[in-house]
Amino acid sequence: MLGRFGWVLLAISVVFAGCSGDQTPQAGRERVTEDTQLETDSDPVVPAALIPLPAETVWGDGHLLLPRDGSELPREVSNEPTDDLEDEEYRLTIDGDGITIVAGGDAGAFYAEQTLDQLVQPADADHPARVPFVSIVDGPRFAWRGFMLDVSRHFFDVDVIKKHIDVLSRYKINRLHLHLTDDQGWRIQIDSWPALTSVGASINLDGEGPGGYFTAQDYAEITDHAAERFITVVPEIDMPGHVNAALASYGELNADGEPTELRGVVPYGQSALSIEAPATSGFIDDVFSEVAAMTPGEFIHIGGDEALSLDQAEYSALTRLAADAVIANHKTPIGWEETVTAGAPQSLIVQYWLDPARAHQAADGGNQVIVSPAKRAYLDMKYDDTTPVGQTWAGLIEVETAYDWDPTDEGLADDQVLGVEAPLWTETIRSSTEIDRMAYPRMLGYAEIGWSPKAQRDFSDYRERLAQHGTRLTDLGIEFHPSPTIDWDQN
Ligand code: TNX
Repeated sequence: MLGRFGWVLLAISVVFAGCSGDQTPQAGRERVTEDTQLETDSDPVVPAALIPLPAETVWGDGHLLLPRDGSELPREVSNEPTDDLEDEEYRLTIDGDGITIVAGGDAGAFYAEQTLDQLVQPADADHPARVPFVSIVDGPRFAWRGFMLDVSRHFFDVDVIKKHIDVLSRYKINRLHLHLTDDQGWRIQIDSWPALTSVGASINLDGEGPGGYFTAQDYAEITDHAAERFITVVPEIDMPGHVNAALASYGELNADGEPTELRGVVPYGQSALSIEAPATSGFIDDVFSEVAAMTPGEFIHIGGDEALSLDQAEYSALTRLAADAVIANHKTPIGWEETVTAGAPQSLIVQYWLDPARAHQAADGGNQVIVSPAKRAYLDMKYDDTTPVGQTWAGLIEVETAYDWDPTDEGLADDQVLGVEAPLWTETIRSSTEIDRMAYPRMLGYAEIGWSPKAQRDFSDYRERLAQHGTRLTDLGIEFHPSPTIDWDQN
């Protein structure tokens, strides 16, 4: 067997990246030259089950064998800004000379490593651990590839969030939208309005404690962990509707000056901020200035959905106060599709979830659109009628339904779509295991919709690749839903 391996002796320069974001040539860079012996074979290559599919992949003939001493394969990495590669783009070449990565920036270099990780074939009875010869040129179709978790209806702690950051970043997801406030609970510490958490975070949807919230320190731990994996955290403070936790925490936010009752079950659309209450505009300014100060990312989500108890004038005025507060704090506001009716500024990013006409209204008005159609992308929908938790109002979403659609299906042009996001609402989700089962494997499909060229996506091909990600998800600590529609590979 050994005789079939070619031996290559070469000197490899490994160029390590300096501090992330540092674009000064030479600064913070270290050059290491080693003599390395690379072992190869010329076995035919079986295409690896990559998710998301790269933009261009050309398989070679043969493999590079992993060093038997367990050391890493040396690679030549360059992530200097280049003329032809954007920050998230990269080229990855594996051949008899070794591994070469050229990336437009640190994010691209990180994504190249994720692809490389999926290319590694573990040792089996027939061959040692190895990576196939391949040449990949890759970059995302859409800038926004997101996952949303509702931590208001049921609270989930920092460790749960970090686990999903770890897993999703491997699939090149780059946005984590946290739905931090809703009727049932206010889950982010605001120093100038402390009762929002001392009162407003004390229950979950079942109406009982302990509830929970993120301190400023917890939130920093999340944003740091995410940034190290090139994920931007997008905090959502939902208003003017979905605010009972705030109304229960402070009487002065109500027209009659009396706090509401903190309750787990609140009919949709019935709570709202009051334009008449004198405290309202100061509250909005204080909250967004604190959230902006805590948030390293560019975006703040202002909610704006289902404020059914307000008339249009009240809704528009309150929504504009929120959008303006975000802009005053040098962030970009995002709102659910209803905000398109508020006369909000052009810089507002609109998140489509229900009514395609609103997505068109936003795009026609020049607002960028994040596509999250409930009937395709709502992770709280059941897979089939045996799924123990979840809802059905937008339909059943099996793995195929989750995958086999496109953000342009409703007639938006590619350049009107900022990207795709899948929300996991947690009215019925109470445990970390339930998050795992609802989010995976469907999130892998959304990751591919957001990243891979439309022309290359095909469900029957995806289905076979996905089958090989079950053990990978298990190894990452994810209790995914083993959908019976996939022939899961048991290795
Ligand atoms: C609609 S989507 C909502 C949420 C619910 C979800 C349940 C949106 C902007 N509003 O408040 O949790 O449906 O599926």
